[in-house]
Amino acid sequence: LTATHTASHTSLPTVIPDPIDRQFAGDDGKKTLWVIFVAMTIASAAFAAMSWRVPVQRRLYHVVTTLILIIASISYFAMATGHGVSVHKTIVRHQNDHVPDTTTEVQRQVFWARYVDWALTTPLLLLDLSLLAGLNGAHILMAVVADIIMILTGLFAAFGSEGTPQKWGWYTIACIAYLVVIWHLAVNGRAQANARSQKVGSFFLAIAGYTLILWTAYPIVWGIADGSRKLSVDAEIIAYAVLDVLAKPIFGIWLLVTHANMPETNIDLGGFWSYGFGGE
Ligand code: RET
Repeated sequence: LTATHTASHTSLPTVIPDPIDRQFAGDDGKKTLWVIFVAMTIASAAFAAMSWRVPVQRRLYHVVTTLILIIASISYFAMATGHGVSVHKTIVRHQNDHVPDTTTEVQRQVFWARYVDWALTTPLLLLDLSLLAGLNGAHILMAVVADIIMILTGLFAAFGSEGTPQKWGWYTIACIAYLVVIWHLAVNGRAQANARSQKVGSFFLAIAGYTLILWTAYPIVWGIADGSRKLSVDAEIIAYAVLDVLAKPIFGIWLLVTHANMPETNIDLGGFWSYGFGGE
């Protein structure tokens, strides 16, 4: 089967009923996945090493952030070795002027390992920001639940069929959940951070603002790449790679270095974190 293009408006319907449009990763995409796997692995080791240099009482941000990088490294290993990916098939119908409708079968790789990564790492990133702001457990839980709903409905969107409300319906639900996450950070998080101290307040504003801009780029890339399929799979891999490096290791370095230099960012979780439930 060699035909990969649909009949244009002027040509006769093709004799092959379902031309197939294959959208798969090429060499650039595969290489990028390996490069980011190595980068995330090195970053995991570096963050673990950084955490040993501080007493366990002050290590919570380090533990959470190191875990984020370990999960990223594992998910990139899965994607680079060809795991964590499946081929999503959908039929696109073309209306022609003078000849019967034709269809194309679009086959596109969907890296579902990303959603497993995001379902685990975005709650941990939110936990970092929530601990910094000093949010209470109730607000942390609500933000994390909204975040998990956002990622899981995004996964459904990625496997939604063309020509049904599935794809963009799930996408809309995910975006609404994302607005709930933003609400918790921008309103509750900011108020709490300002209440802790002026220094924490302005650091939170900077790092949460950075997070907000980066995170908002994900649904935009998704819409162009996974949603509208206007971006090749390679370009999609590269776009997410850049965002992942900024949202995980760069975010982490910024948080941990500031934490080291700003005692006001310390977290007091009482006995649970450092001493055991029985008391001191
Ligand atoms: C999806 C598609 C559906 C709509 C929305 C999305 C948001 C994704 C986000 C991902 C953030 C990922 C991060 C990864 C860490 O490195 C699922 C793309 C709103 C916000 C920060």
